[in-house]
Amino acid sequence: MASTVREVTYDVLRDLGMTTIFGNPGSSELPFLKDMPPDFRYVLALHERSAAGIALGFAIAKKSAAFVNLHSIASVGNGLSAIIDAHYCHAPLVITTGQQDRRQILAEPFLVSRAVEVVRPYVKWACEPLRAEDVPAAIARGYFLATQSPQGPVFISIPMDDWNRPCDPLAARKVSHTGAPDSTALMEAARALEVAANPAIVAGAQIEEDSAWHEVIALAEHLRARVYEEPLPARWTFPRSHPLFSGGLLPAQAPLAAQLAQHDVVLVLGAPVFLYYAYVPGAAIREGTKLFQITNSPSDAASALAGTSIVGNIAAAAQFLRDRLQKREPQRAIKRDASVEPQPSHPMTTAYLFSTLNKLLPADAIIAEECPSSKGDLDRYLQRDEPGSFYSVRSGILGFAVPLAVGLQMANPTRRVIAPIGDGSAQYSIQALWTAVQQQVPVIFILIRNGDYSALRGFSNFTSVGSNVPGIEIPGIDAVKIAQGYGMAAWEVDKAEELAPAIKRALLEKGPCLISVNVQPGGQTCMGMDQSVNPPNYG
Ligand SMILES: Cc1ncc(C[n+]2csc(CCOP(=O)(O)OP(=O)(O)O)c2C)c(N)n1
Repeated sequence: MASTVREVTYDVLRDLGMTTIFGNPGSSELPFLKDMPPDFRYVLALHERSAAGIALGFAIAKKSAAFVNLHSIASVGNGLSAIIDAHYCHAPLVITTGQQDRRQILAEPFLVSRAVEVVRPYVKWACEPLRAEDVPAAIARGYFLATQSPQGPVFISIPMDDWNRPCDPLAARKVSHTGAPDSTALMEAARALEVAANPAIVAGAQIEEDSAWHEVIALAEHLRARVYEEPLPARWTFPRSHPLFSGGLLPAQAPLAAQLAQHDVVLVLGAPVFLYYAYVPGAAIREGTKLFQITNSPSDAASALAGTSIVGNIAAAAQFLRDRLQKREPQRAIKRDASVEPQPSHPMTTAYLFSTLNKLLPADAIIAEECPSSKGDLDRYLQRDEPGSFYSVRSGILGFAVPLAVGLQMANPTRRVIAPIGDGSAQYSIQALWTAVQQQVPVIFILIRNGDYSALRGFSNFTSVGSNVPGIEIPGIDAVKIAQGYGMAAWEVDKAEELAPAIKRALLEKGPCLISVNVQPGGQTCMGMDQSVNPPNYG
């Protein structure tokens, strides 16, 4: 008996290792989902943003592609922000979506989809196959593109009448997915580093994408180079307690260049040059400092504001450089300001929250962060030294961390995921709590309840907008009741002395839970910057 498009597609998905389907279904997806083979599992999320966001967490933690099936044009209406996140996070998602029956598309029926046109700037490839029998091959092609470095999402729209059409089986293939950096260009960087008096490394998220953690540590130790984290890091990619770790860079041109001014050679590994937030004009790097960027992203190479860019695998590049450079003699250890031990207060500060959390978390706990105004305190007081321990939003679109945490925990059953999330941020994809309960993944959600959009207050002060702005307060949200409504264990912490017992109790939970912690309003700085950096004036 001839195979159908549906049968061949499930065979292809199995061959490619994508047997989990993250989705939210509608009429146009039902012909695909019917009779799902028993070795597949379907992870339902109650909104497309959450379905794609959970898949994103799963894919980046597993370092392999995840399969997503969303509903028709709603896939990009509701799911677009997660697709944009996947684009910026280099998350390999193979996103499929239903389309109306081919035989009536021309008549613009209910639920007809132009998703392929809408999604195009944020995917590596978007396609609606011209023939039904091309669907399995399109999914395979999408998979190979999604997993090619730099990884990212692809999008395939599939008319609902395609699934029962006859189709020939598709032969399994292998496609390699990394590219070696250009050795001539790397030699130029090696020559500059050889004679550098005070080299520095900027560690970016792509280090983790390219499994380059250990190579980068070895290179930094070999060169005795200070290591800074890229601005607004989506991952932490260097051990925080390492003696060469020198903290994070500020996300604005002039202050960032000032931070690096003491270095004569700067090697940016796996990051853009640079990711800015507020516009504080200035040179990207001090005049006279030689800047080299090694990135797996041709786009980041092309858009860098300064320096020489080399495209290729970061681990291979770091090893190449170490093999060709003299090991430097150990220098004095870098002195970092000892952070002051935060004290309890009422309401408590986020500094106290994170320093308490840091004392109680298992060493291999994973942080899924989305707490805009308390990023600085989290950065100061949470220590993480292992790969795959810290994930944050890269696009700036809120609604990232609740689904992300669920996907990370599904992919990491032996490590605990802790998700500190602002009370505002949590609301953009709150229904992912339901999937956490249904999947019984033991994420600990720490809801940071300051009752407002503190980060916006901080930005207003920073840029002289002033305080006469509507839409900043968000009173009256009881996240404990919301979580309980989704079937999740949840409780409130109001006093500082209740915090440690609550965290200990959460760590004993077998399923997910949420702790809503009342804290002081934040926003004293803007992404770590205050008026001293000469911010733009929008007043
Ligand atoms: C989808 C989306 N909508 C709006 C914003 C603008 N925004 C940036 S920070 C912020 C406040 C977030 O509030 P909360 O999570 O409570 O954190 P806090 O600022 O209080 O630390 C808002 C609304 C955004 N970045 N993304």
